[in-house]
Amino acid sequence: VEASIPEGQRAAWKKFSATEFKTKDEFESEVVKHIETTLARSLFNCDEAAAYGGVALAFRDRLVIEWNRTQQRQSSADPKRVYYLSLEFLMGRALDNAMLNVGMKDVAKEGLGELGFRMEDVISQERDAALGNGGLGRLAACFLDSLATLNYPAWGYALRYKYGIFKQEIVDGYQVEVPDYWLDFNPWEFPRHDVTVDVQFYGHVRKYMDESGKQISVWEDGELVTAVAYDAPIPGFGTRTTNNLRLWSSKASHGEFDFTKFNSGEYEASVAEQQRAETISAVLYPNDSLERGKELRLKQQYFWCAASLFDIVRRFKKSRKAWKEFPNQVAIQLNDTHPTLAIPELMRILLDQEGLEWDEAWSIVQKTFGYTNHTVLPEALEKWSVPLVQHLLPRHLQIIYDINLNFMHYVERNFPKDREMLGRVSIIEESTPKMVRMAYLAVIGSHKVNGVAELHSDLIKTTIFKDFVKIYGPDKFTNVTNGITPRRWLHQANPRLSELIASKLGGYDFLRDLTLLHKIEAYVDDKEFRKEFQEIKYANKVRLAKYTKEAHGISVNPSSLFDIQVKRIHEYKRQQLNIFGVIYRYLELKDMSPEERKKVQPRVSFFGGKAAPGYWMAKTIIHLINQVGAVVNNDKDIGDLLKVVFLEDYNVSKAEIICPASDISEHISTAGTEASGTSNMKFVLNGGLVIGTCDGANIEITREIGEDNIFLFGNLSEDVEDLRHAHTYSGDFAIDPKLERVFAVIRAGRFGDAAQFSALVNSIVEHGDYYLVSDDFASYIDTQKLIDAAYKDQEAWLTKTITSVSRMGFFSSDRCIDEYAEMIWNVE
Ligand code: KOT
Repeated sequence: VEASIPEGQRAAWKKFSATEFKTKDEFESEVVKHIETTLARSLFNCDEAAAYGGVALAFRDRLVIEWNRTQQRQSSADPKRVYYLSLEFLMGRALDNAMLNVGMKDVAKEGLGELGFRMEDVISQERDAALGNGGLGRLAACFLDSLATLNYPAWGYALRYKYGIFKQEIVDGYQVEVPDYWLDFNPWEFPRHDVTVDVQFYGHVRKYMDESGKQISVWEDGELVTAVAYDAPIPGFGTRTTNNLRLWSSKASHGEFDFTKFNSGEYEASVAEQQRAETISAVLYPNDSLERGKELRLKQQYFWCAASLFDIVRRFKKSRKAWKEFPNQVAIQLNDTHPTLAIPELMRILLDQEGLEWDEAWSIVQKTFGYTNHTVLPEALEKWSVPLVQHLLPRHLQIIYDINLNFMHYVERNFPKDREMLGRVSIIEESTPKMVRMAYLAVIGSHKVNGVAELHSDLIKTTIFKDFVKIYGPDKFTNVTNGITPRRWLHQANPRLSELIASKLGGYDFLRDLTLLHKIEAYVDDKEFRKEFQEIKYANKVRLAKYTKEAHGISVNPSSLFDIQVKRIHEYKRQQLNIFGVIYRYLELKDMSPEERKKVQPRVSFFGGKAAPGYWMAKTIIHLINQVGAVVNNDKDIGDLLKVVFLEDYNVSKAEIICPASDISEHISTAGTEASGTSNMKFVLNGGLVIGTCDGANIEITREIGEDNIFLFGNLSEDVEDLRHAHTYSGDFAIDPKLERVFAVIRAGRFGDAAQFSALVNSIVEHGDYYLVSDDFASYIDTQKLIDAAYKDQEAWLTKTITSVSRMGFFSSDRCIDEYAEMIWNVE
């Protein structure tokens, strides 16, 4: 919108231009003003929710000022921008983050106290912005924090889901899903009713020759849905840069309802169309690492890609630069294949709307996009049926076929002897129905493809993208190991540890350069430091114990070893291995004499995580964990020696309490299946140790912190294929005897009706044990014993944890972002 204030009036404007509060009194005045006016509450009608509103609005004002300035600066300097396209941003809460990133939390805390409120209570009033499933969405959120902190001009684009990931309730041990309507009161978003894009679906393509003999394609008819922008400010830490996260909301293109229909008496039809349009951005798909090919999901993807691309192109066109400059002004990163339609969409814009020739358009597209792969699991690789794409996006299907044709020619020319290769690498899978392989389209349309940890980046080159390495050479493929933002995952989640570190390093610079942590290794023998470090860990365990009591009524002793596995429930992540191990531990305890039991290291096994609503096996695992808890926690023989807790509704704000409270956390996926994992980094950074397989980022964590400081077990990824083969084809595959013992008690009904767990047990005993639970069981149990023994030596344990923290600098998402900027985006 070009509507600047005339020169003559600017002085007056500037005189009254908004300013930030600077003192405690100014803060209080802002809070009271917002509560009394914006929220229309009073002294006699102000609960913690209203106090939260007042504080959030006071900080929001500060953010908005910096946000406007940042956008203004970026508009005039017009540097190359980064656009991060992700269907998921798992942001969590914004207030604490805003206070810490812009500063002034201390002032606010004191001010709030004077107004009669406690900061923790106020912060906990906020609902999580839970627009994601797990690691992929949280990674996107960490990246936004780093991009702003490092002053990169960057925008996130996603959908404004009305419902984020469902809330999980546990009823009689079973997961029940409850909708998460999170928008009741969301002071962090700004509707931009003037920023809209009409997005087309269905219809058909008309082709004709123009006077010069050029083929013209026109996508006609179909239906239009309007995308409305909602913006959220993303403040950097200790910088004035405040970037933008733009979320698109869908509504009918003709406004509230169709007046023609309405006036002709078709009331229901006019409203139905509006509801159909709003359905597009209604709900986040709750599957993690699983694709189900639903039409609405494809509609979401295109709606979001089309609106975002239109917005990006509109911004580029303002600069009036030539099209060949586009890749010098714009870098678009595809977070997994979900935004791959952006590739044919940019082609469509350049060819059909801007009139570029194919080769020029294609060269621009390839230079613009980068693609991040997050999984090699076959069930997660996106494919869309050709008839569905044809129906919904007829012009895009033609473009995809043309991209494929050019690519096939290229392959044919360069690999004339390998006829089979064409079929293997074609974007179109020749099945019934034919399918569009989105990962291949993403590889072909991007200039760089990256995996998210070293092992994973190696694996994609030797498995799913092997042929593409031959075709394009190895340089197209690279690695950017994931990271986490130390602002949220250290400073915010564990303020006392952050303060202790700052006291030794002479300030908080380590939060902007996490490699500085190495300097605390000098204090590993410092008595005072050790004592304080240990006290902080204990206090964090007390906090989790308190939460466990309040939320679940289970008392746990904070002196026990806290063993935690929190992440999405998935067979490949092997929560079943963990709970079978817990059962085995229970059986051993039951076998012991009271004398023997006295020597045992007490332990609490915490689990947490959501199962996709349609994933029965994952839901069965949750049920088993709860059933085991019900038996073990009420067994008088056992007492504090073993407790089993399932933490309901695991989310970002709960992770902030959970991650600082572990002694051991579990990252035990079948080798070669977890692309990276990022919670492993959070736990270690907060002074916990890891039991893990040689998988994902566990390998690099080991490299950084040292083999003595991590408990690795299990088979290696290079052996997985042979083991699986042996399960099916060699006659002598036998279940591990310790695991057999566990199965025997499950079958005997010790944890309730055995029939409920038969599919889980049979997946291992009868159906080939695809995830190698039996193969790794003995090694897992032995390693847990080593952990019990190691924990007894509290001094040695403490040394391991301090050393590990000091060596975690590599895992900052700031390092990731600098790597992306340098290797992939070419931005400064
Ligand atoms: C795939 C399809 C739909 C929704 C989510 C996915 C997905 C999630 N694929 N990979 N991930 C996880 O991404 C994280 C961030 O890179 C990794 O740490 C983790 O290992 C992946 O499983």
